[in-house]
Amino acid sequence: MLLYDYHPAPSPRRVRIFLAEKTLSVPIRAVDLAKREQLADDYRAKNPRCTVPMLELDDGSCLWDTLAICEYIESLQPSPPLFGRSALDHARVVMWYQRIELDGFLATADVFRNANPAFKDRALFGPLPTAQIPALIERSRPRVRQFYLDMDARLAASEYVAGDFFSLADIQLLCVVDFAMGWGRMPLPAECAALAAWHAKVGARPSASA
Ligand SMILES: N[C@@H](CCC(=O)N[C@@H](CS)C(=O)NCC(=O)O)C(=O)O
Repeated sequence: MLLYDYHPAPSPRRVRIFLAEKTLSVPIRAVDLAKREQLADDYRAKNPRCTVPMLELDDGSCLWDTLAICEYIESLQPSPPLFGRSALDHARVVMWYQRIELDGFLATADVFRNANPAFKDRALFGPLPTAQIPALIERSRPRVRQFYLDMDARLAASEYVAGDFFSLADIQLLCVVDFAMGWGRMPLPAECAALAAWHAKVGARPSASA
């Protein structure tokens, strides 16, 4: 197996943390997004969406979606469980993962990619050039704030995102919150005490630096 990675980006970090929690080590090949290596013909032939992470399997086939990659690794090595222990746990992990993707990751990406001059013609990832729309920056900031408030409410009621167990949903939230606070420059609101406490706890796990 070979993991294609760009270290500063939030999406491949989710897979690196997932592997670290499993104490698995997979060879890594860097794809420099700043140099647009994801658009090179050889990479595009493997991954038509031109994104990282991508996991290339020994038979040459490729998985190019974080959730699919993590599902596959979980099936190869179920311990420790990162999708919970039951079918219902699993469904809840995926449900929260997708909610964080749609409400947090995509809203933050809108703020970041429509504001940053480095993304002038790359406001959306993928092979097609896409122009920035500055109005999306101000439309998406309140979405990120609401996302923070929603996650705070959840973590005031639940020890971890999907229940009383650490899971991929926590890895997802950690990476998206760090993306929003760092690249998106949107600090946590002062009233989000439960989210801040959860963030300190999960961010202190050794895997967080993977
Ligand atoms: N649905 C994909 C999205 C991955 C994604 O958004 N990757 C970003 C980095 S965080 C990327 O590769 N961007 C390429 C670009 O900006 O051209 C997944 O979950 O893995």
